[in-house]
Amino acid sequence: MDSKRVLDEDAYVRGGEAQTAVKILVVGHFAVGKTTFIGTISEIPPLSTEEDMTRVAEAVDDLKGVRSKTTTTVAMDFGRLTISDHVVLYLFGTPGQQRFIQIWEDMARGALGALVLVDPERLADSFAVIDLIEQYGLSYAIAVNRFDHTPERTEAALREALDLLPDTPVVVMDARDENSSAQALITLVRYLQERAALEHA
Ligand SMILES: Nc1nc2c(ncn2[C@@H]2O[C@H](COP(=O)(O)OP(=O)(O)O)[C@@H](O)[C@H]2O)c(=O)[nH]1
Ligand SMILES: [Mg+2]
Repeated sequence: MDSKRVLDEDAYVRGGEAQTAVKILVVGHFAVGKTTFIGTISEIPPLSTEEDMTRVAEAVDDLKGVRSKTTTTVAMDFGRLTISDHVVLYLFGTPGQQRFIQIWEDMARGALGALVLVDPERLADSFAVIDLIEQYGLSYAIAVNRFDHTPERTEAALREALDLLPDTPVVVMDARDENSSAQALITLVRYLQERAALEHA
């Protein structure tokens, strides 16, 4: 057999090991850092559908308090992260704007859980996103994306503001930092595993 061909196939099937593909949503309101996060963490070049913000989008998206941002995601981001020999996470970044509700319907199907990105300066903007996630019955963890100069908030204050259940994980991260972003995902996956273990107990 042609050895080059074997090598190429190996690159795709990873030695033929059985792997579990886990679909995870990365959600959050406009400009919270979803595209940044998936770009930081993905082991494949992330797919992203960004588009120059049009006047129409500007009228719809709430730009108050948003840092310099000239593109908006119209559909989604997609990335992949292998976390063990057997588990591969497929990450779907999904916009929080209500006008994308149809995308949510499709994205939520088959998802094991969600990482909800939260900007501590714009907590109220996360309410609608958390409502949607709960409506779809998805388990989630909160990843607080700390932007520069944001004052530190206690976890207790944050939990109260977002009205979280006591067992919902909260992790502070920087979406531009690989280790910190990985830590947030691992927190979510551990939580999902614990919940699955409880369900099957
Ligand atoms: N300072 C800082 N900027 C960030 C961080 N995460 C994202 N950004 C910036 O915030 C803006 C919005 O992020 P983006 O990933 O496009 O948000 P999305 O709309 O949720 O996909 C971009 O200009 C990012 O470079 C962060 O942790 N710290
Ligand atoms: Mg985006």
